[in-house]
Amino acid sequence: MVTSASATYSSFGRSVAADEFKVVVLGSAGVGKSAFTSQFMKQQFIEVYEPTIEDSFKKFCMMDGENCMLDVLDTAGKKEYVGLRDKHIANGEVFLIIYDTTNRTSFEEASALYGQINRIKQTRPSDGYLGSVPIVLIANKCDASDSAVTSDEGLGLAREFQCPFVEASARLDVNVQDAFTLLVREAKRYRKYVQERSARVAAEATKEKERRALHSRASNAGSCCVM
Ligand SMILES: Nc1nc2c(ncn2[C@@H]2O[C@H](COP(=O)(O)OP(=O)(O)OP(=O)(O)O)[C@@H](O)[C@H]2O)c(=O)[nH]1
Ligand SMILES: [Mg+2]
Repeated sequence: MVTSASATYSSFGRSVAADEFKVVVLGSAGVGKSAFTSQFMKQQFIEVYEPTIEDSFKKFCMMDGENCMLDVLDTAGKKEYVGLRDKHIANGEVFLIIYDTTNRTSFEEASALYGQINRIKQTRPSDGYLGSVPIVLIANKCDASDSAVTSDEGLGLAREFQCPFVEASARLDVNVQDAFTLLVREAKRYRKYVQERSARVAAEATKEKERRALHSRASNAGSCCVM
């Protein structure tokens, strides 16, 4: 299942200069962050589990008909290596939160990661969906038969996060590419929101400056002495 809470993004079939997106892959230990990243980057599945400390990759790709450069940081999930997580989140722009469908604890820990992102990015709930940090929630290992989290639970969590939800398998290469496509759409939606908000703030500041100038001219004229 791949669902998107975002409005449809249209590229109008144009191809423009490459745009870079800093992606951070988050999730508990062993959920498949490295396997998912490797499947996207190199079309290779990692069978043997080796805990990551941190790894980064770059990939030039075409998403929705537009060029982009994805700078992907595969982070650590193991408790002893997560010390740099705050820094990684602060430096990141868009986030994949991955849980393992066979591991209920990893699903529960996804909420803590969401909270951590919002704390560091200082998101205001009043900004609503348009102002929410770009995130895609991934339920990985959907090929496994011993699922411990239902699709509805995953979907419910994505609604809470106001983000797209993807059921995926890094092993079988199911919905891996789609997850990154949704992530770039979310990133573009958020960039547009930030641009529009900055333009609004600048316009209000200009208006306020003009109002003050007018007020000061009026009071100067009032204190003028005509001989
Ligand atoms: N069945 C199944 N196994 C998977 C899938 N993705 C990853 N795995 C396996 O899960 C184990 C852990 O995968 P990793 O990608 O190393 O997990 P990780 O999240 O990077 O772990 P840390 O680096 O310690 O945080 C490996 O043995 C993978 O082969 C999947 O989609 N299906
Ligand atoms: Mg890893």
